[in-house]
Amino acid sequence: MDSDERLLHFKGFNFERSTVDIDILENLEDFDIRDDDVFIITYPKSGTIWTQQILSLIYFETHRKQTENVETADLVPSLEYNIRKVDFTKRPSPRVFCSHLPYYLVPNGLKNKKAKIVYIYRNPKDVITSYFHFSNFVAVLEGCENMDMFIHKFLDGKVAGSLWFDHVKGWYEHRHKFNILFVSYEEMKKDLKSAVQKLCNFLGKELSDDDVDAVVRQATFKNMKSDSRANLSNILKKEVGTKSDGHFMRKGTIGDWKNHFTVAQSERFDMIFQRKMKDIPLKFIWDINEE
Ligand code: PPS
Repeated sequence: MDSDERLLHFKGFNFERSTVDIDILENLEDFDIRDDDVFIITYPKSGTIWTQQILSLIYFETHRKQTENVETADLVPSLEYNIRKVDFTKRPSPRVFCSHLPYYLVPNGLKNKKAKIVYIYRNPKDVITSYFHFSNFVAVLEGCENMDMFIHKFLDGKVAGSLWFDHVKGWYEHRHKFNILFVSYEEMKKDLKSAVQKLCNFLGKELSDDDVDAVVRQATFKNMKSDSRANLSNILKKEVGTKSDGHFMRKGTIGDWKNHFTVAQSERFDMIFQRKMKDIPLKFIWDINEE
C-alpha cells in the first residue's frame, strides 16, 4: 500500500489515518481546555508512553500505590489518537493527555498559559531507529525495507508526525505562547529521579521521597516492559494490530542508532541537523556515555 493512503494529511500535518479521531481533529481549536489540564507533547518515538507512565504515577495515587488495575493509556489518553473514543468532557480534573500535535494545531485554550505542557524531545537518530522498527512492527504503518529508505522518508516528512525538524523547532520557537517545559528523553534515561523531580516542580506536585522513588521504580524500562498496563501491549495486539514479532518497548536506550546507521548516513544526517537546528539551543545527547 502506498504510504499516502495510510497517512491522513490534515491542515499541513500527517496523521495515521486509521487510528486518529477525525471528530477531535475537526474541533481541535475549540477543544475546551481546563486550567489544570496537562499535555505531554512529543514527536512520535520520543518517549511518549514513558512520560505518560511518569505523569500518571505522579498524578494518580491509585496508580502509584498500585491499588487500581488500569492501563496507563486510559489514565493518560492520547488527545487525537483517541482509539477508545473517550468523551473527554466527562473526565474528572486533573486531565492528563498526550499528543503528537504541532504547535499550530493545539487547542487555543492552551495559549492562556494556565494549562501545562511537557514537551519531550529525543535525539533524532534514535527517533529514526525507533520509528523504523515501529513501522515494521505495527500493522497500521507502512513498513520499510531498509534504513536508507526510512531515513529518506523521515527527512521528507512522509511519516505520521510529518517533519521532525518542524515539530521540535516549531514548539521551541513558539514556546513563549505556552506554559511549557522541555525535557529530553536522554536526561530521563541518564537520571530518572532528577527528571521526575524536575517534572514535579514544573507541575506543582509535592511528592514525598518515597513517592518519588515509587514513580521512578515503576517507570524504569524493565518494569514497564513487563507491565502490560504500561507497555501498550493490549492496545497494540488487540486494537491496532501488529505484523511481526517485536515489542513496543524495544531497546529503550541512547545511541542504538550506531547499530543501524552507516557512517555515510550518519554524516549526511549531521550536516542536515546542524543546518536546520543551528538556532535552537536545545541540548541533544547522542551517546549514552556523553555528559
Ligand atoms: S509513540 O509510538 O510515538 O507513542 O512512541 P514513544 O512512546 O514516543 O517512543 C517509544 C520509544 O520509547 C522507549 N521507551 C522507553 N525508554 C526508556 N525507558 C522507558 N521506561 C521507556 N518506555 C518507552 C521505547 O522503548 C521506544 O524506543 P526504542 O528505541 O524503540 O526502544
